Amino acid sequence: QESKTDWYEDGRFGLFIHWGLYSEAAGDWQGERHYGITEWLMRRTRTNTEEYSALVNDFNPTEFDANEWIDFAEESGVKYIVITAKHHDGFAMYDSAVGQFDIVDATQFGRDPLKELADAAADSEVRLGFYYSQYQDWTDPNAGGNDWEFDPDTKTFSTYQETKALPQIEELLTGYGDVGIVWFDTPGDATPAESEAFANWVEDLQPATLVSSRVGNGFGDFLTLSDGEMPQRPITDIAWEAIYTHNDSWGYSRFDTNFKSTTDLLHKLATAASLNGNLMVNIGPDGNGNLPEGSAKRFRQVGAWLDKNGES
Ligand code: JFZ
Repeated sequence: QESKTDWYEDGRFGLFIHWGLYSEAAGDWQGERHYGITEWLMRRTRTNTEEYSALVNDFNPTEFDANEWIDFAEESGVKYIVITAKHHDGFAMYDSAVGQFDIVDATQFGRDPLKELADAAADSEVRLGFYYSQYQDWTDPNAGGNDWEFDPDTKTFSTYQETKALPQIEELLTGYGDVGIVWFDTPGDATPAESEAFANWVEDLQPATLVSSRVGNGFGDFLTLSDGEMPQRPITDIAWEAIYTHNDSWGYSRFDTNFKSTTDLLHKLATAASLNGNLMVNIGPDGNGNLPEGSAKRFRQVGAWLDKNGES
């Protein structure tokens, strides 16, 4: 029987990409090193919106090349990509009409990398999906996550959901061709009705698009395990994925080259597949738009092995 997760389950191997303003900071904040989850820099340092936003003055990833990234994905043997359209810091990596805090309106770069990727992916075998932080948005006074600048008692999540999150999801599902996945994350205190509203919104706009279980409250089309978790036995009742980042951070870190070996990645892929699931591994491009070589070369080695020994 056909189901909308068929392509996803057949694909087995995905590429996760965390790329945003935090990539420019690269784990470095005012001379202080922050190891691990560099995409959490704003929260870890309790920096306010105005100060954090100054990163837009430096973020100018002129070396970004969408065709190169899609070629890289194909060489690595992945069948889909999930890239951060908006992470918890609230910065949109595409041309959003909701406010000015996006890569086109706020940086000298002025290009829409997600549009360029969508166009390049459309000419390839790789499906494109978007990560969207639907609950945490540290720059929005009504969203979850930022309690150092915005008083939780005065927040109205529905305002954030209706005026920012849902409109931005609509932009992503109407301006970027076929979207394979909307990868929601960290549902926080979202109510079942709020989670359902996100899932329904995606379904209304693109019925074939898959929604990750991290939309919350039991909604979603496939199950994402905890970061770095591999199940002990097969899971056969639902499509699922194990997710790992390649080093110790999702966003780019200047200090972290602790990349999992090619063998380790292949082993994890084989293990996930043997348990009837997918593996998605993350790479963190830097603030100039380059893929860190120590990471990229191992992905390519995985692809070379699959090419030689795998069925694809
Ligand atoms: C979340 C994000 O906060 C993080 O920045 C990154 O994007 C990652 C992929 O997802 O972090 C999580 C979310 C869920 C778990 C762990 C980290 N979990 O369920 O164990």
